[in-house]
Amino acid sequence: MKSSAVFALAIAGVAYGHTIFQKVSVNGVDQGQLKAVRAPSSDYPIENVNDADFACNKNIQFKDSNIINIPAGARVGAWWGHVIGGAQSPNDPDHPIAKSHKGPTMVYLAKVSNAATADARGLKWFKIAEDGLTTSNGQWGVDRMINNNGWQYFDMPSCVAPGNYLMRVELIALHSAYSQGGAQFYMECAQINVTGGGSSTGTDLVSFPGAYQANHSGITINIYQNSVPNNGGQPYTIPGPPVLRCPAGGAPAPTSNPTPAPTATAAPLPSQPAGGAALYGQCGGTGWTGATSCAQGTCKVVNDWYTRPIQWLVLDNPYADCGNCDVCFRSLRAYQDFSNHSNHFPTFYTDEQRSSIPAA
Ligand SMILES: [Cu+2]
Repeated sequence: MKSSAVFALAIAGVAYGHTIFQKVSVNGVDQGQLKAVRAPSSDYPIENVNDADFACNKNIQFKDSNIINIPAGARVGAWWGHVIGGAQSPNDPDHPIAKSHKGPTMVYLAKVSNAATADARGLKWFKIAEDGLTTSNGQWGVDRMINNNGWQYFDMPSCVAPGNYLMRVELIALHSAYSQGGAQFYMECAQINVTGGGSSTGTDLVSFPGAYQANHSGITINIYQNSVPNNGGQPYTIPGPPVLRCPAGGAPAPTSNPTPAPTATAAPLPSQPAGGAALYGQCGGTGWTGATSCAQGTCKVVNDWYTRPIQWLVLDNPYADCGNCDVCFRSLRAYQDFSNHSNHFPTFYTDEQRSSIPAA
């Protein structure tokens, strides 16, 4: 159970299970690593929905002048890897992304005159695909991407007009989204040219930043019920505009009065209600100027666990992960074994499971 590599990770305290979109496939044909994809070398997420580089990410280190041809109606794949190139180490458990990073996947397009040179800021985007939570089995878009070895598949709508676009592929990790600002947004953009198709350059156009609100019910949300990350079996509302709908036959999509996508009824989690921070909300930490008391539960320092590795700890909330901040906890309900800590999302056991495993 304790390899030296795992032990080293545990001592280091935190290794991150982030991800980067870095490769495209078209009708099953792999277009090549980093070809026509604008990518940073960092796999860190953006957590501020108002970040100026929310469209296509920041500190872009990889960018070529290729443009990938994608026929309208094609089956397209977007490949995610833990770091540039894929796995960070042999049998990397966080490749293509840490399994804790449950959430939706999405794809947007923005019409540009030249995809190789277009500035990612200031564009108008429309959504062409999304994959959220299947309530019947608790599977998220991210789970399906992991099950496809990092490939997120979608169809290029048949009615998209030919021409150049930036294709924005996005994934939201919701494991820490129970307090506002905790959702992790991962995105990169590919340079594409749509061939064939219809005459639609999109409906329900949005800007990035601007399209998402931090308190949206799909962005500030506690997806855990009884320690299971299935949103309690309730529908999950994917943020952003509705997906472009093409009429049968590939004709242009209607541009007036589009039918809005059905919206779920989950209410946003208030981050700072009167009388203290909300359950799982922030209640302290470096630089924190908000509430320091809790409306429910008690205020405790999350980072405590990282200072005492390789031992059993009783945790109040197994999903809290906010670095140095303090969080309102409700109850004692899980155990963490740092000797088996392979990413920043620890392994949890019930009392019964724990009793069958020798303590480190
Ligand atoms: Cu991560």
